[in-house]
Amino acid sequence: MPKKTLIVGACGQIGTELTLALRSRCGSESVIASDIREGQQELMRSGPFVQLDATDKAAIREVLESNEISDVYLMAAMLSATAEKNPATAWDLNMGSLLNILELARSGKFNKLFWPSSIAVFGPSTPRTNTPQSTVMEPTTVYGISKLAGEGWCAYYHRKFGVDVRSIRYPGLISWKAQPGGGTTDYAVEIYQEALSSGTYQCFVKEDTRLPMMYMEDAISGTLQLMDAPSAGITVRSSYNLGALSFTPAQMAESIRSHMPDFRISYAPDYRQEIAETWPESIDDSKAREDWGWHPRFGLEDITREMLSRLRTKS
Ligand code: AKB
Repeated sequence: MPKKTLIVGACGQIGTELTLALRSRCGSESVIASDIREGQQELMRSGPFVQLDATDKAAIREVLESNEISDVYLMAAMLSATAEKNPATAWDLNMGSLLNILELARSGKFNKLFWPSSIAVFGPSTPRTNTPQSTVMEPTTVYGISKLAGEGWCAYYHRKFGVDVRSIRYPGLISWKAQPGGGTTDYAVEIYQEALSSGTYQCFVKEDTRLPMMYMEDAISGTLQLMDAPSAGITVRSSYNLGALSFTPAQMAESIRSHMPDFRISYAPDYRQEIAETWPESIDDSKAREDWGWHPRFGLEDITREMLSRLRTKS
């Protein structure tokens, strides 16, 4: 029986590209996409889709049992900005879905789990530059609190029950295929979309807000690399720091202006500024590099070139 994969939350920003990458690697039929609602056409046409609520344990169990799933990627989550507006719902979704899936893993319903964490696990008391893998963690957002608690649960299920769970603390992710959904770092995608549609962008964080970022292609390769790594070499079972590069909105604007000299940016910081200020500026990812060979490929100029040309041909 060939190995099958289930992606829960397949229609989001990461889920969409992860599903497409896994399908081109392992064959369409062996990767089942699921989400609470249907996603974009390319994803829906590329292979099987099951409508699934990430918090519905019985429904997930049914899909696992009837498809002999070996690997699960649990990508469903409410991100930082939206979660601040719906704290209780965010907690229920982010924690409920993880605890259900960890229980299903413990009872042997599948073999390997990927669960995304975030730089949001860090807070204002964390060293902001080159943030270490293990350090002070006092997140101030609901999203960050849920991700930090989730990391603890992952490490616990691994230690106590031997669950093979793997995780990455994603920075802000920049991609053109699927929209980001309610994060603080969404400006790093919107800036390219607005540059092309109107030639201007009003940014909701200040010009000198420096955050860790990554191009989606790097994030997907890192995720697959971690999932491919031999279990014995994975020394972090909470979640790995993963860095690529850090920049400010002003630097992004400058990079866009090298292709579109008339592009204009203005700044109107809102509640997301406060969130951004509690997150690291840059990340020490030496553990991921040592343990499973992580190395990012895309710099800011590569990202700008790719984003502008991909978004142009998409529209
Ligand atoms: C967010 O901004 O909430 C996410 C994240 C950094 O996890 N993109």
